[in-house]
Amino acid sequence: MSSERTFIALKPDAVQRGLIGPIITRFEQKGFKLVAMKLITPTAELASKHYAEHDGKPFFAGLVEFLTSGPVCAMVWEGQGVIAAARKLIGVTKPLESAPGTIRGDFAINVGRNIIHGSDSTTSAEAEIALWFKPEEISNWTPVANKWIYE
Ligand code: ABT
Ligand code: MG
Repeated sequence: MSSERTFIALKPDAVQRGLIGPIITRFEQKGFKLVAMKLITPTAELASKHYAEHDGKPFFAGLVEFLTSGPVCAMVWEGQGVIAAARKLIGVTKPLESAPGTIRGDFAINVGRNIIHGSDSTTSAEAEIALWFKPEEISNWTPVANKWIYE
């Protein structure tokens, strides 16, 4: 299985609630590798591009307003199967339906305050990484623990 990359964003509610550390810990403990990270308050243009698939839906304006309301912790994580695995760590869209043990299941209640975003496919991961990061903002490095994580 080859390594892949996914785009993860801790939304303004996660940043405001002091949840950056606990959430990043879950990805680190799983064995995934952090290759890019920055705090950024997105413009309406960036937020609209990010959620373009929802343009025209009743919740779109509120979603853009929410995402632009404060800093977002934008990250790229790398590892085998990381795109699907991150979605499992995150839990389903509605936090009340997310299983305990998932990030949304443990830390959130409302769908419009579900604290974290993760790319949902290879195509969206590539597009989202390119939208949020310049190539030079991504660090290529080899964790010394790799041989204890991958056989
Ligand atoms: P993201 O990872 O943020 O994209 O969430 P997820 O892929 O799990 O769910 P989708 B459907 O992409 O939701 C995007 C954001 O829109 C919010 N939302 C969604 C609503 O507020 N009402 C709705 O009825 C739906 C379907 C939830 C997501 N983010 N926030 N905040
Ligand atoms: Mg989505």
